[in-house]
Amino acid sequence: MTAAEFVVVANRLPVDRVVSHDGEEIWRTSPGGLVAALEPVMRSVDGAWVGWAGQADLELEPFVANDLKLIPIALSEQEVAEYYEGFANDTIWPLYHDVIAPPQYHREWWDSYVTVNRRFAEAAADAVAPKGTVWVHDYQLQLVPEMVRALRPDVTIGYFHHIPFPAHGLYAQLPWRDQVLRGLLGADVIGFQRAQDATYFLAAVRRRLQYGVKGSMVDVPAETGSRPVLAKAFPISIDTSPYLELVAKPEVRARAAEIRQSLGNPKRILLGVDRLDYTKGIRHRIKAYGELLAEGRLQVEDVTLIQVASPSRERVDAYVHLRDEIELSVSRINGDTDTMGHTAIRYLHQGFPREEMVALYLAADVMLVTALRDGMNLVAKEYIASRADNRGALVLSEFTGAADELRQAIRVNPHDIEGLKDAIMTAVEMDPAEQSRRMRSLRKRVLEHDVRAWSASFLDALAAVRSRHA
Ligand code: GDG
Repeated sequence: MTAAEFVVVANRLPVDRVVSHDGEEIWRTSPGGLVAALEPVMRSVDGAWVGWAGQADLELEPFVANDLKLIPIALSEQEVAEYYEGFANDTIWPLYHDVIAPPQYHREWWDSYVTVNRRFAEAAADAVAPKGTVWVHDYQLQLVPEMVRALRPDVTIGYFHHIPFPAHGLYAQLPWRDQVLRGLLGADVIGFQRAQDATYFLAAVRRRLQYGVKGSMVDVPAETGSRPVLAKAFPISIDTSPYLELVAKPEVRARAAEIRQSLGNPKRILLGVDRLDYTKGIRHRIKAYGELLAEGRLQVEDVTLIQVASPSRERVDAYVHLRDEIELSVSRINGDTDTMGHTAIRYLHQGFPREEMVALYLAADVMLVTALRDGMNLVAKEYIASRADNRGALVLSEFTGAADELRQAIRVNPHDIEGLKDAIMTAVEMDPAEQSRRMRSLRKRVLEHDVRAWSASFLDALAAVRSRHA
């Protein structure tokens, strides 16, 4: 494969391996926002994508799928357990989400993280053209920027952090805190979701490494004086076009009506859509809703909560426990309140095609996003993009990145169960004129700041750094 001008490095490749019933292997592009965001860039320049194919012990040569150049990274069963499920998802993920679950610190997990990050970095360094650009994504690969720079000082390096960055009091727990900061500072531009994340990162750099920090710029000591690194918020968004197209389809609208019908046509449908993850505040939401029913402020004949909890990280202990807890409370509430014709919570531990998700967004009068901590939360933006009818109300946790932008949502602190109950009642009772006033303003924001605007602003910042180097 020829060297690429622009190389994306992410834990996962943007394709899924599907084996058809006659044994034929096909690669289907996964519908994530990142692929859509980068597609125009990948097509306009010579682009390649480095990532894991999602299956252990799968050794694959670089290949092209749907016009994308893909460079697969192989991970052994043990590396999946230690680098991915271990260090990424059971150390960094809970620590960076404010220790909602206790982070596990294991030296062998760290060793595996270093080894795997080096493998990604070497693949990127091999793939990128002279003076090309490498864009690294997310917390699984925090050491890659520094490693790529050591191998290829000629290239421009960007890093985007999709999850929160914690306050120093928490970050300081990490036994490898200095190594991780140095790893990230290998980039020219480090993008975060919220201004607060960038502030916490810069404070950690100042306190731990004593590097000079001025505004959003860090002076990183280098062989020739110092190297400027920009650390700043670039809030991510969604590709709005598939949502706009789907809501215009009569069959999707008919499906939304059918969903309402099949739930006994309640007056109000509340909806939660999340990966089944302890950061998403699913338990808090269910508790608040259960209390509203128990207190008689809501009646099961009038409201139903649909909770889609798509399966996630099922081999990590904290996720196994969370699932048990949620399923216990759902069945308790349903057992206490259901009638033959009406259910309190329609709980779906399944993933659905996007068409069905949009039908659900259209069927829902109230969208509940009650995360305890969330980098951005794209579900909130997808709901807004889908409400071309300017109806519906969004209850949104102030601990999401989305809360910085979506000012017309009903803001909640999900830890405050009484406040959450009042917010749900405000949403349930909101009149159509007020819904429409708020939704128009929310839609304006999401449609103007879509994922293409996001990638363009990040890449502009990267180009500005590059031109300073030149
Ligand atoms: C991380 C950060 C940040 C979920 N279930 C189904 C399904 N989904 C889709 C949603 C949405 C995506 O998955 C989830 O994105 P979120 O942003 O809500 O959350 P994370 O997965 O935690 O993502 C987050 C994001 O990165 C981007 O930077 O916003 O803060 O944690 O698109 O729709 N999609 C389909 N079926 C499902 O059952 N089709």
